[in-house]
Amino acid sequence: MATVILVLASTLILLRNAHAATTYDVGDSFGWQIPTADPNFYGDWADNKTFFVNDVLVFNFTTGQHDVLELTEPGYDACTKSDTFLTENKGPARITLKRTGEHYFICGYLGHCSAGQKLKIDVRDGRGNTPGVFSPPGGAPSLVATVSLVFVFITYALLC
Ligand SMILES: [Cu+2]
Repeated sequence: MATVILVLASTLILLRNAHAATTYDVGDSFGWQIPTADPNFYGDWADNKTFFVNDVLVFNFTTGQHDVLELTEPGYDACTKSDTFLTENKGPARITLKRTGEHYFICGYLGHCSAGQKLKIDVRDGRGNTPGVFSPPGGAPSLVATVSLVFVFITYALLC
């Protein structure tokens, strides 16, 4: 019986951790600056990631050399600052993703955005009821794997 309780407790902990917020360093060790080789550097960086509400983006940059603006899609496409609704001037800047849908970030320094210092991401609700559950890529398959593993453990515990 003690085994069953232990397994159930582990299950709860695992399920809880499955939705824990993730912190991302934008651009990894390269940080937030003008891409040196590939103008689509930040697009490539975001491509293999799935972002959920409450995840945190850390933009690592030197204060006074770059900044981070969150703005609308037209502003992002045109690299104009006119429709900015969030400005972070101090690096590193931590931005918590508070809503689902597309998020657009650029550097507001002259010429930086058009040189590729811009990031577009899609944010999901984190409840697992998005198409990602049945069609990888994303964080969902690991949750499915975790749940499967837990069921195997419970079955084993009940049989012993
Ligand atoms: Cu910049």
